[in-house]
Amino acid sequence: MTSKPGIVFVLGAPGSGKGTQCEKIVDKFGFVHLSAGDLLREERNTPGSQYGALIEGHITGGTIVPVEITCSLLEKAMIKSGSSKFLIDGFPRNQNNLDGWNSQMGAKVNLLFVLFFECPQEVCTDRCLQRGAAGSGRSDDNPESLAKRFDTYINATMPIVDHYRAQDLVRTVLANRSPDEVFVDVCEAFDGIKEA
Ligand code: UP5
Ligand code: MG
Repeated sequence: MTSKPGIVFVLGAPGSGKGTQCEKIVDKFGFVHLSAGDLLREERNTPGSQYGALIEGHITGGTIVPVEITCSLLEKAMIKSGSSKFLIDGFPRNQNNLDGWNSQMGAKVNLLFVLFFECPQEVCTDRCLQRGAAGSGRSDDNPESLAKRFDTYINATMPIVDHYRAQDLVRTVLANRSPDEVFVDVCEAFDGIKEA
């Protein structure tokens, strides 16, 4: 019998640095990085996808795609990679995500912990606006979408962080510092996880 893959959920506000830090974790600890947002954008861009318009509506509106779509993209990517350890970045973001994941994937994986990036809203917003101004091409790096993304983050995602906090599964890192400084604390959060 093979053991279940270990996963780390990576949560934090839009622009808190989830993707940036995940790349560093991949290099040091050999996890495979799966960004739910990236997978959704890829699906949206796939010609003929039946979900393209629906996904784009949620992304620009800062709301959350139904879990069946996101969860199946994540599971497909996990199977395709064949790895035994995954960073799941930007998911689960609401109760629907959490319930759907638990019923489809809960028994198939081993949740190691939740890495949570804490960062003030103004800092996160500035980062995303700068990224947009530098030509990110992301349809949600604009003030209107960012306000909605934050609204969803506070009202729908923070309760999920609190849910895991109550189970003592959350490791919090202050993200309002340089990427390298943040990564020092990220490494501490991965204490006990073997380096790649
Ligand atoms: N940057 C990063 N770290 C920095 C630092 N320490 N100091 C200074 N600058 C720093 O970073 C953002 C920007 O800041 C970059 O320019 C970076 O260089 C700089 P990044 O690492 O990309 O931050 P991240 O937290 O990943 O920000 P992102 O914008 O990706 O966060 P979101 O959570 O908003 O985006 P995501 O792609 O996860 O989701 C987008 C949308 O998809 C959601 O709003 C939702 O509509 C949909 N979605 C779902 O519906 N379901 C899901 O499960 C997931 C997404
Ligand atoms: Mg990201």
